[in-house]
Amino acid sequence: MAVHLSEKLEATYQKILKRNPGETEFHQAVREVLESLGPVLVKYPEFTDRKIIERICEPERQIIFRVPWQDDRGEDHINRGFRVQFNSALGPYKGGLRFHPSVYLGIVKFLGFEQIFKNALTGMPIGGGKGGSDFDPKGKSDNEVMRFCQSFMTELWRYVGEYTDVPAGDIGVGGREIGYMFGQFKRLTSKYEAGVLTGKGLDYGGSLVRTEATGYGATFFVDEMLKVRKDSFEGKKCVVSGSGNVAIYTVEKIHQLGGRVVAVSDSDGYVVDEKGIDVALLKQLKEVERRRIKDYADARKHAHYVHGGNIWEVPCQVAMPSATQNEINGKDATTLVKNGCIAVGEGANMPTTPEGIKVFLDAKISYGPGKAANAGGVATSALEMQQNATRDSWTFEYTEKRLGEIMRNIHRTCFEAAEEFGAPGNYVVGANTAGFIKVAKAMVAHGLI
Ligand code: NDP
Ligand code: 2IT
Repeated sequence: MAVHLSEKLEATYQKILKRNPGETEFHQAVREVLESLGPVLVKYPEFTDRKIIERICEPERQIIFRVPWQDDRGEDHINRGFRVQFNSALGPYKGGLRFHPSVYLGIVKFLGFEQIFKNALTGMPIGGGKGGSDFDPKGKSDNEVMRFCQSFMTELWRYVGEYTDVPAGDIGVGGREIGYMFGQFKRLTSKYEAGVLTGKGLDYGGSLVRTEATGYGATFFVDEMLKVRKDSFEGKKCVVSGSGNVAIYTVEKIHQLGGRVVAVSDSDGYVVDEKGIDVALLKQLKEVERRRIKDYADARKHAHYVHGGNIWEVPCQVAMPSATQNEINGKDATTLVKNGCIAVGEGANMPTTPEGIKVFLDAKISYGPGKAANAGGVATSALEMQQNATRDSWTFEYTEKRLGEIMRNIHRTCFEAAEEFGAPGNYVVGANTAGFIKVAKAMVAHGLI
């Protein structure tokens, strides 16, 4: 099933498997990048000479720590915290924190690895990193979340900073959690260092558009892919998985561009609303009340809820997976294509399995991989850092315009790189080659470090 690697790349990959046992998501992310790199190594022999692949697959630093905290009943709990500082060739480590019970080193490393290339594609001066914990915020009180975040930062503060490593949100980490972590960082360091975290509240150094950025950016990216096909979102039936930060603002922007999102989900099931998902209701349920997607169908009688089930069976022309890794397998991809899907834009990180990707590429539909399509979130984080560094704050309109320009640039960069490396229309090859070359050139320039 997998694409053939050259003998040398296959040997490198085998070494990586052996050195990182059991980290299946990390293996998957590395394999996908290596499969794109054959022609790059022919054009740039210095990358092989300087062992760039071996070096780029080994994080610069990995921090694993204990996070003790107490629940509202006075019971003690111990979680595990992670920060993987993967690559700083282009700037301080940058990438989100994920709080979800499934988090372990293999997930943090796959996310950190992809972040290196994503961040390179944004054109902003940011390296790649990722972190998180196996803490499950679901069903926890505000005070429990606060105590956990304070304990997490009580270890993490030593390793982060405006010029070293700048975390942000990801699954399970939004404005509330960033606020508690920022407060604890400030308390521990006695410094008001706004640039240490992004995704901050607007009252204390956050940027307008950061909340919307990943969903808006992914939709802009798909809009660009549709333009290449001389098409647009106008009148398109769309499905967006998830109902968190990325999903909500993907739905909002698709509607602004004339499309209609008919289904969203959470880990329990999905809801279908043929009239188009009501974004105001979605925000109220998920952002304000922190309820489940089932409650959407209770509030909108014409909508229906499917418990369990598979959201990819809902027919659509555009699919935007925005929940989690490996949520579209080969069978799901085949169903989507059969039902007339012409474009897939990944708001989530690595939501499609290698088998699924092959189905999309073989069918020649427009497929925008996460490291390109969802880069608008981290790009706007970099705009937040820029505003913090100059103690400035920009308008919504200006910031969204910058985001739009960045997404169009990323699309063009990927499109052109795919042509250059002999795979026209293949955004996987485009994103992997363009992102890799930028980081690799900087690593060569910095010498053997
Ligand atoms: P949120 O925590 O706000 O929302 C996550 C959504 O995905 C929820 O609806 C959640 O459902 C669902 N979900 C999470 N884990 C699973 C799972 N294992 N199985 C099924 N459903 C799941 O996170 P975000 O919206 O921020 O993140 C979504 C995706 O986008 C992730 O892949 C993230 O890495 C990626 N991303 C996020 C960026 C950001 O700026 N936030 C930037 C770029 C990418 P439930 O409530 O039931 O758990
Ligand atoms: O996957 C991602 O790009 C994010 N979770 C956002 C990272 C960031 O630093 O804004």
